Amino acid sequence: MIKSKKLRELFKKDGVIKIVGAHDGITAKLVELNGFDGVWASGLEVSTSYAVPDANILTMTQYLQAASVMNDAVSIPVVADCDTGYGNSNNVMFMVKKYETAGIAAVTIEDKLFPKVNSYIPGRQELAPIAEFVGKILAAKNAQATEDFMVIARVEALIAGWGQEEALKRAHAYVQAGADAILIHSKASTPDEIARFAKAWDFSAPLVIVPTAYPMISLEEVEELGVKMVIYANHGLRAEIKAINEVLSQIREEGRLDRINDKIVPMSEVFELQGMTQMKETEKIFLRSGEEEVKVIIPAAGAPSAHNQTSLEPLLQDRPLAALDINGKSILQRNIETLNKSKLYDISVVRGYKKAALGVEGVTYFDNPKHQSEHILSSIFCAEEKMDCKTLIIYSDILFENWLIERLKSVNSDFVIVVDNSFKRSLNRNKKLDLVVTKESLVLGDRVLTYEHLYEVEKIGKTLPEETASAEFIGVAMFSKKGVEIFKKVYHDALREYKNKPFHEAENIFQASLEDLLQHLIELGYKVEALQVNSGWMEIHTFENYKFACSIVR
Ligand code: SPV
Ligand code: MG
Repeated sequence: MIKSKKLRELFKKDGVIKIVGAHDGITAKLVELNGFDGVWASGLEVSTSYAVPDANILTMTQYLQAASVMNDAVSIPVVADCDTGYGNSNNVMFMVKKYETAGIAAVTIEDKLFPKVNSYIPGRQELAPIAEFVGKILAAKNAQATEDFMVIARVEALIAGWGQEEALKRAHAYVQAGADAILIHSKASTPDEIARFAKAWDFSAPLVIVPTAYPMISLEEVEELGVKMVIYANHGLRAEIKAINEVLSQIREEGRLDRINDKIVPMSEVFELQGMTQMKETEKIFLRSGEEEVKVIIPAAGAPSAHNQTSLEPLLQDRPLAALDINGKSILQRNIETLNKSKLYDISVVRGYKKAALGVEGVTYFDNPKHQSEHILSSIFCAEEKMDCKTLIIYSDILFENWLIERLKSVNSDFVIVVDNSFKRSLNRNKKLDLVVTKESLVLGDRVLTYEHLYEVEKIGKTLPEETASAEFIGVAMFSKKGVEIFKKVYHDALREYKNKPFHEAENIFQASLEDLLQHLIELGYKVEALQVNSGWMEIHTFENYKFACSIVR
């Protein structure tokens, strides 16, 4: 519904319309989020936002620009304070055209002389002759293009000290000229003056008030007086000034930022208010790179494993391995940054053990409630809803370089796993490797050139005899869009069949690892291929690994 119509509807409904002053997009949005009916694009606030007096120092264009920004930020109507109309009737006509086109629901013009001065400033509060102001209202009503747009006439007779009679005379004249409502302004420190006016008013048009000077008036009293709209004109701005001063003076005094946290909102709230969440949602649909979409799943739900990671156990009392800090950044954080370098941004992390310690932002978290009783395949499938395109699965206990991911992204295969055959030379392994037997043997040696050559995998598992194995699976696999569909189907079939019986090396499907499913795919006749790398990654399984990683990673 267009906003002028919304405002008209509010005027037709029972109850007092409550609008609040603002000066930019965010202050307007806060008005809306706090449940008010509309935004008052306040001349005082906009002037203050430029740090200039509220005395027509700014031009109409600047006020209009500010009102438009507010209007764009909200879905509630904006009532724009247009001072005296920025000139004579000619200016008023131009102004109405511009404000109405910008989607502003209503304008108020006041019967003072241009340039005006804010109503609370003592001294010069010069009223325009009634005839001149009537001319402006006629001009405004004549200039509007749509029926619902409202022109509110603001009577400043009480402000100028001309008394009730003058105020009533003016209000009647303005209604006769076509004003849609009367803003009766008062700077008395009690509501009495306004009450007197309201009691004498014939309600030929609805009344609007600005109770800044008489803040004790309650909404019930406003309603009893028959007032239709109340403007809380500048309270957001004044709160803002006070809050900013408090925080800045504390920072200046203390020379640090960590003691003001309870006085400021977190960055996440700032992003939310900007509309970042929504932008991220829509860009999923509209932001296209021409590259095939790839999603990443990192299963990180497991507790430190008793046989593999004993030497790291003391470090993993309160966090999963992926949260282990390597020179100021967790393994997970480092891996996400590496993936981002390869333009992979849709990353899902499956949490379980000590999940609160995985505080990395910019990923989607899934929880595996059964992480204690089930194994990694079950964790991977917690993120099943993400498996709708080319999918990379990366174990959370390795660190890798981004060229490895780049190479992997460039290969075309439905099921490809990354393998390394340097294990034959590495010492002190106290872990069972995920071994791989390939049809064709891998290139051996320190200096190998493998390009994108893929090797067909015959077998994969922990229990294969080491002498028959050609390489070790490093915990990185990629499935094409077609591959991932097969992967899901095969898993769901296996879920039905292997509930209570061994699934390859696992006791049952719930205890299965990714390798068990890969072996299953091979046995079902699917071609699983291996990409050979001989560097560019390391696993963190022992305290030695950890120390080494800390020594080489910046
Ligand atoms: C404004 O907010 O700019 C107003 C209301 O016009 S008052 O400051 O009360 O004049
Ligand atoms: Mg004003």
